[in-house]
Amino acid sequence: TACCANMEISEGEEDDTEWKSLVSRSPVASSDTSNNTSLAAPQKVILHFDLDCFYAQVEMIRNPALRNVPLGVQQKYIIVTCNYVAREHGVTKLMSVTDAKEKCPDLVLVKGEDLTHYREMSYKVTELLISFCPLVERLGFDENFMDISEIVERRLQQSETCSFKGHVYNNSSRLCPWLAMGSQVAAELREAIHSKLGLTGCAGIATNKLLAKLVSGTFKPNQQTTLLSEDVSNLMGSLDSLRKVPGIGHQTAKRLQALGMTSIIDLELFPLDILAGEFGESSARRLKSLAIGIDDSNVNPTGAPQSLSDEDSFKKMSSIKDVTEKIEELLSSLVERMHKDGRQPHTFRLTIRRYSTTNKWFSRESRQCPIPSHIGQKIVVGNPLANKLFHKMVDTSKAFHLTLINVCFSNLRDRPGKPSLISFFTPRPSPRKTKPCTSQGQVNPLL
Ligand code: DCP
Ligand code: MG
Ligand code: MG
Repeated sequence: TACCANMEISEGEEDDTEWKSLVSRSPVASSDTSNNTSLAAPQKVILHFDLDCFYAQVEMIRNPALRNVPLGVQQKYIIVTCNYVAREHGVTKLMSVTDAKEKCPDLVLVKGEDLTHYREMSYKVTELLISFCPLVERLGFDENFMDISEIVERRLQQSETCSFKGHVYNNSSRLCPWLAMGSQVAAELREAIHSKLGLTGCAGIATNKLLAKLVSGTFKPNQQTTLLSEDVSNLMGSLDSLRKVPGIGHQTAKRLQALGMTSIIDLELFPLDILAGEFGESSARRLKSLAIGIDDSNVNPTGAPQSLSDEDSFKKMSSIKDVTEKIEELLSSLVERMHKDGRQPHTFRLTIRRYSTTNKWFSRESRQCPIPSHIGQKIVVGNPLANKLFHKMVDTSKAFHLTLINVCFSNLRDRPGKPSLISFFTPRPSPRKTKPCTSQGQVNPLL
């Protein structure tokens, strides 16, 4: 699905469709320990929100006349999403424009390459959720996890047991006060998102992130589903491929397949020691846990983005002139966003992808350099940094063929006396002051 330009990835590190953190984060979630703890401690209650046909909803808010027509949002020659009217006509996400027009000749198309409005709406949703409870983690542009365990506990102390709102997976009828209260909170939050921002979406209510995400799309659009523990194996068993498990990305699925696994059951039954030989002990345990619906990872409050970036992909770019123009175009909108953010970037990174038939996914190369402080906030279009970095990577005396360019500002720090505009995010215990640029910017290929 990386076929289209300007995907969510342009938001930088936080938007990872493969949800890598699930596999790499330190796990140690063997089934035994979790069984013990679930008896001793009250369960977590985790919500997962996913907005309905997100880009299309934003376009329908901008232009209400689009509400009742079949609407597709187009990036290049792909429909990245479409509203539910269009879906009734058989249009699907990531369909080519040609196919979509064939299915639905009345389809109205809007261009969705400029992500500005989607990004802004996306952060408004996160901000709204944070105003209820700070434990909110973004995933891509239209999803948020929320750990509402404390809210639920507090409410349960105050009130009698309550009933479930929305659907319960498999229509199960067992009592579970935590999850029932969780479903009430989810309904209230969905209502708040609707009344304050005009957006509808789905929610999943479960005891961990993995299950909340998996269950949230059971009934679409604008509905919510709660998963009780007795139905975990039903839900996991309903997934028709390994790739459907959040945390098992393209590459991981390929490696699992090479070991002979195709289904979730295969993974569940696969010998741990052989899996550990391939992935290492902790990732192997992690994978086996995921297969049975166990996920001990925390909801990590997202905080303000650690970098701002923008990118575009194309079939072929092979002249310096085109490259320079594209970089200028990307930089001009990025610089504007950087100004709105209010912080000052201290590192600039340029990323390219060369044409390759064999390695489409992992052929990105990048170089970064510090942004000299005298440039500071004056970093503008036409700055020489990008040019210099580009020539470090590409020998322009020979033919070259690029398919993507990404520009990124990172190592963002508050400017003295000027607080960041993204004040709505709960400040994290500021690592920036004591350890500048921990996650990136340590390696400076220019030096
Ligand atoms: N998106 C994109 N390219 C992709 C996948 C998604 O540009 N390969 C964008 C368009 C979507 C948004 O991300 O509107 C959210 O993706 P979802 O998969 O959640 O799809 P939607 O929200 O559009 O539809 P749904 O109602 O099925 O959630
Ligand atoms: Mg969505
Ligand atoms: Mg989504």
